[in-house]
Amino acid sequence: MPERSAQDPAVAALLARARGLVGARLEEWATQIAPELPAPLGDAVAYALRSSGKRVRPALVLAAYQAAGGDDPAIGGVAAAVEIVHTYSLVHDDLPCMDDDDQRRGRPTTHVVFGVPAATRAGWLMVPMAVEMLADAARALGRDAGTLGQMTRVLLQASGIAGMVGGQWLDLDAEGRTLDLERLMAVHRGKTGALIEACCLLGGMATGAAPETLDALRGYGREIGLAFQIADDVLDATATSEQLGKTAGRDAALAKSTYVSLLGIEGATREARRHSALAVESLRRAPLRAETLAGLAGYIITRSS
Ligand code: GRG
Repeated sequence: MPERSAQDPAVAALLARARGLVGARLEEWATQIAPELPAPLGDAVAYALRSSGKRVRPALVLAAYQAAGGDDPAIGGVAAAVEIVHTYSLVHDDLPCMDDDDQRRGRPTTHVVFGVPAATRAGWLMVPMAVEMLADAARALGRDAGTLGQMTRVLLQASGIAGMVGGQWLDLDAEGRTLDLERLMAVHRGKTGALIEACCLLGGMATGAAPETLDALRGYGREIGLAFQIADDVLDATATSEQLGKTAGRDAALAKSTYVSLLGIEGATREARRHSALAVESLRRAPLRAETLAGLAGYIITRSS
């Protein structure tokens, strides 16, 4: 299948659909929860939920779900659950004790507006919120309690020490040191790849797909998750803060090892393409409607933000 670009209309339509499905759910929660929490916690949660990212993870959930034959809009709840976990991770990633940044998604970061204690607590609150959202969606999609349990496990494992938290931990630990490519790959697969892999798996699980289908989606997610973070490394070195909606050049400022610091821009771009192609190849392992996922694989490595 030929590689697709960031301008692919099918990908643009998918991202718009994901934005719609997820945006409505996040807004509902922001409206409900803010008044129920003490100030400034409620406002901090609502501020984070109302920030507008690209919604790549929801689009992956949606595309994997459709590729496995699903067509119920209730999948939006699964997509929103992953986006909530991702949003919490951005709030915490920007804290002074982590990457210490003051811009995200084109606005001041949550702790800059509401203070570190409120931003920290808001992040913690968002994880159980995501699980509740996932449980409601799995029920609405007609999945049984066993599948709901497995889906919850997939989301939480990807978010925990074997995934996002573990990868971030290694990443913070490595600041100012040079990692070899193998170690850097482990950081990237944990910090970013695990949640992206979970998106693809959850989209398939939401249809009750067969093990070979889940295996193909997992393989796609594993490779495209790594490609996503390599492309992020390249963008951090080549795009502007305006394009990214966050401070560009942060990796170099924090003396982080990245694919760019190890391989240069060209080498890193080549690796992103290679992993994106491997992702698409993995889709051949099962009878999937693979077009949209293939389109997203192209978008993920050619995007400009
Ligand atoms: C307790 C050590 C410890 C960690 C807590 C904070 C955290 C968990 C993990 C951070 C994970 C993280 C922020 C990884 C970077 C992932 C990434 C590439 C984010 C940018 O994603 P985009 O480009 O952003 O999809 P938008 O804004 O478009 O959603």
